[in-house]
Amino acid sequence: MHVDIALDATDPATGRSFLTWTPVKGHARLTDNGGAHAPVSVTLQNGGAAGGGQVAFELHRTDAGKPTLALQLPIDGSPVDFWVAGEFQRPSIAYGDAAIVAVDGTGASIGRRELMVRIRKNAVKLTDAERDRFLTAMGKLNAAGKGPFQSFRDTHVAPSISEAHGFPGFPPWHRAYLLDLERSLQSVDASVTLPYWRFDEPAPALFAQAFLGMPPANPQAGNVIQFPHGHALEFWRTDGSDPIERRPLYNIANAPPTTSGGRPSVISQMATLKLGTAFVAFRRYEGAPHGSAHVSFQGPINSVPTAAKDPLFFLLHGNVDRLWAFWQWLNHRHDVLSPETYSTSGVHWPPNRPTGLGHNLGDTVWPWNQSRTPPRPSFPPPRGPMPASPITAAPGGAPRIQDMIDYQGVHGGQALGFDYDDVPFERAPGGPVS
Ligand SMILES: [Cu+2]
Repeated sequence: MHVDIALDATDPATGRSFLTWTPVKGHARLTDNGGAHAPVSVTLQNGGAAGGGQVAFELHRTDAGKPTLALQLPIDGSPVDFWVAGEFQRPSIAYGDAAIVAVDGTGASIGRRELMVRIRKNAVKLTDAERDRFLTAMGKLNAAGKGPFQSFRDTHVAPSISEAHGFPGFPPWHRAYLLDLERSLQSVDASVTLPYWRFDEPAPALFAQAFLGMPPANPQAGNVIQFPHGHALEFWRTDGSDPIERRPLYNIANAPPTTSGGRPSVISQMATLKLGTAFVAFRRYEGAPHGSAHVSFQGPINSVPTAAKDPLFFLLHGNVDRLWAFWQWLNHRHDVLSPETYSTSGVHWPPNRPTGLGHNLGDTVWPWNQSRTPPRPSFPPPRGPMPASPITAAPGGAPRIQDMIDYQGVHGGQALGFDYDDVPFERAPGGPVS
């Protein structure tokens, strides 16, 4: 007797499956009924490695999956559908450390599917192997300045500032930007996710030599990061020849200060979440903690047109996006049609952008929309369409602002394919269950 277990979140090219906290559909069917004359009872359960990823099942789409699920499989081999998600706070650390097994009435395994519960994590909590896979993929994307990373750097430049900053599109624009980078990293190594720098907590491990490094102790020697020989970012270059330059303006044994000159600076996660329950209040987080985190350093990262030269940018913004996601979960802000979730009201647009193009819910997001029509930058879009994901059809090649908001499909539709280690999936009351 044999059961085939298929999951919708499977890369057809490699046969590998990737789950997040957000449920996806699975399909179990008998491929060998062993001569049975009546439907066969099987139980789906976790079969991964100790300490690896765990999954939870249910017959409908839910945030309350269980560790096992009993199914009756027809002997004609027709499939029975179920839903499965990563069990919250039980992510994988490597591909295949999570698995679904089907067992028969005697407890014998009659089917198995390996997978990964692939989740964005706090950078300081990565295993050495997870850290090194991320760095290796970043290094390959950069390819000593000759790789596609330069196109990411060219996306976050002076002519695109008003598309991405200062207005309501700041959170969704950067969510798209990070998704493009993460999918590009995953095309190098599918087991990689974008880690985040939780800037309101000490993160000495992130600034260790083995991770994002530090400049020479003596400031007279400059701010170029000194990577040990063999480090994946040893030959990192942008704009032709620039290595990574950065010097923290605070003691990295601590988090950056929460106030600076008497003004709020890198405020805590709690303070950020308390900025307000409506989007118009919450989006002030672009100033503090986001902007304050950028200016906690000397170097390109402290200025918008150059910040994306530094790989730390993407971990800083990983946390900015996580804070938005956390706030969305806390306040149930996934319904794109609610002005509490997203609103441009009360915004005074700059004169070159009287309609706020790029910030309205239905606007497509530059550069993935490939637009060169003013007020979009006149140069060729540095990035192509949003890369397709092998595990989800969302958000399509030319995503709109509204496609970036309900990233888990809380209100239905497909998820964007990422989740954060401390932000669960929670189905909206009345949201779809199938
Ligand atoms: Cu930023």
